[in-house]
Amino acid sequence: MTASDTILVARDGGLMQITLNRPDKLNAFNPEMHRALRAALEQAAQDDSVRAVLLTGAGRGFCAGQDLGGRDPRSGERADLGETIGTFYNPLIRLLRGMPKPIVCAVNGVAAGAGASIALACDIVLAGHSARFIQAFSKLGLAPDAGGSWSLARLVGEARAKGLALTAEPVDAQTAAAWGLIWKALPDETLMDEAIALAQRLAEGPTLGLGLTKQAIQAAATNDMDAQLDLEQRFQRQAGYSDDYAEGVTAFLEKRKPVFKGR
Ligand code: T3D
Repeated sequence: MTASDTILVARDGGLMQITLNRPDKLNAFNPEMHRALRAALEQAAQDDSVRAVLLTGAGRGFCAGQDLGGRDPRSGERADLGETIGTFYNPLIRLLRGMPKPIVCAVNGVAAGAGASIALACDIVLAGHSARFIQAFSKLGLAPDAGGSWSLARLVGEARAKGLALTAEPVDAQTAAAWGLIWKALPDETLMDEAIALAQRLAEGPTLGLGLTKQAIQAAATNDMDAQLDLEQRFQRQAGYSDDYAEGVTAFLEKRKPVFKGR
């Protein structure tokens, strides 16, 4: 389904599963993988038949961030990292956060550097017990990127965010869940089944309402209460005119399960 084998894309009903696929490099990002992932996510955003996305990694890792093979200073060159951030990582994070449908991330192993930031930009993060989240940047002399400093500070607070980012100490999945960095830690053996079941459930949900829910919670990070009340009024008006709301209420009154169409 894609022109590049650096990611795998599979469709099952309303669910699009995207798998980062450079397992011998722990799914580290090179430009080809960036372009392929962006194309798949843009398709997911634009295609109304896609109602949820599941992002995961092939092999034993989720993603080790930037491919450092292309960053060898011994070549005598120093890359403009701001260029990569502007060209690839920032648009990627904006795509994930702006996607008008839920994104589940199944962290199947290590998530390091920008790989951790990308996981944290997804809406619901599940991690296998063997997964670790590593703010690897400080080991290289870099600062967090791909939205990592924003997500970390908001999810776990300044003390833990600074501790993690300054030391690059790994956080295991269970600690990550206990700290509120992610939604749940699960046994490795059941991670993918549970992630698929959750993503499928969301794909059969009221897509417009779920998209507005995601946007509202994201906006709350920077809005004051007054602005958020206005936003909620706008969003509820929009949701209230949807077919899915009509179906939700009808199903409740008829004492049956709703069948949402995503509109
Ligand atoms: O444009 C820009 O450059 C700016 C953007 C920056 C964003 C960033 O993400 S900077 C941070 C980059 N990532 C890292 O610093 C993580 C580097 N990797 C590691 O520290 C370790 O590999 C891990 C802690 C993630 C996992 O360790 P371990 O022991 O489980 O695996 P390993 O043996 O180190 O790695 C397995 C293979 O993957 C290995 O290849 P080999 O020796 O079997 O041929 C290793 O070189 C490769 N690999 C892992 N991470 C990367 C990588 N290859 C290229 N780039 C990587 N980031």
